[in-house]
Amino acid sequence: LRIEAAEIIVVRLPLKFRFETSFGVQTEKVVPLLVLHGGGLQGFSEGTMEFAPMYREESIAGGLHLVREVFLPRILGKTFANPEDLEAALGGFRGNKMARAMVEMAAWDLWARMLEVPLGTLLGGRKTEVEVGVSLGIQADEAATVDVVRRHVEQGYRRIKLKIKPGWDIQPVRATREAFPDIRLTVDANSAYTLADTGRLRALDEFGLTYIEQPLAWDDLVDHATLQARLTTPLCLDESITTAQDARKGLALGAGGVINVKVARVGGHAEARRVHDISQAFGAPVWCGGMLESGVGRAHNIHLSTLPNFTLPGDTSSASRYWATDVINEPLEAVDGLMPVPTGPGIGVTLNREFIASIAELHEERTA
Ligand code: OSB
Ligand code: MG
Repeated sequence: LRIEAAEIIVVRLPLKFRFETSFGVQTEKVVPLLVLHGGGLQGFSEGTMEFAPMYREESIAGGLHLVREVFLPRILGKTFANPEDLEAALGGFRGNKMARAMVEMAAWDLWARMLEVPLGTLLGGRKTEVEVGVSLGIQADEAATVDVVRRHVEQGYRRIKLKIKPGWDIQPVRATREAFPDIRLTVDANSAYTLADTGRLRALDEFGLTYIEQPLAWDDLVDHATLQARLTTPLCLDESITTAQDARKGLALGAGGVINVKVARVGGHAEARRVHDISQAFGAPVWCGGMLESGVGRAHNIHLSTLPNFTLPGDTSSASRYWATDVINEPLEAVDGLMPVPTGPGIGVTLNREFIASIAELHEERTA
């Protein structure tokens, strides 16, 4: 696995829907892409940090600084035995998992293309399609919520996740549950509550939710354990988990019963697989979360989801929901809630270079 050169590309894509969560409203996505070159092949990745550190502490500007000035100089012109060997070369740094994941994930894609196998196969996954749901932003009122849920239920999505915040939680859940008594339904609070809201969160127990995602602080496990003991609905940890050790501690504490695995949030595929494995050992199901990725990150998510303990539907819905034009050439479309796993080598998709060149806000090349 020789890394000969790298490209950093930044594009801005308008979102087809307004995405409101407890931390704000999003109408476009700034997508940082990394291409690693080696042996005449290219490996692709996407950074999932955001413009401002709203979800976790990482930002696009901070992440790209680290990729450029700290990580790439340590891998360009060097040869690694495999992607885990490369991950170890970045192992001396603290935090900044999404920035590290940009490099690690592109290396996995490049390595899988060198070996001429799909990335999912290389990670140990066996599925040829993966079950997916949708994450729906906060809507104007109950009627709009039921409407958007209906459209996605009709498309066959296997789970509906509603974003909630204090003051907009029981209302959308009750309206959705009354209209659809049997769907698999979940909520995601993105850390908007505290233990003082226990009563409000306990009121959600009667709606048969599969889980409540990250109700409490982004860096907390202890209060989640206290809350979990007061609820019957399982908690699902998202923001709080950035390592397999976090997952072990959270599950050991009883801070939740389900883990949302986002590859980049935990530093890449190797650590995502460790989170998957330790959760399986605890008997906790996992599912693959999303960060409104372009086709590059989306393809990575699909491949990770082929591992066996991804037993709950993920957030990797059809790319056409998000973008009028994607940065990749291939469609990534779910049919009846099943997303086909791309079959080519690596992540199995190719960059739409012409489209990218027409919109790129930044495009730079680095060599050793
Ligand atoms: O908490 O899962 C989350 C998007 C951005 C930041 C955080 C989250 C999300 C989503 C969207 O829920 C999932 C997707 O459609 O990619
Ligand atoms: Mg979440």
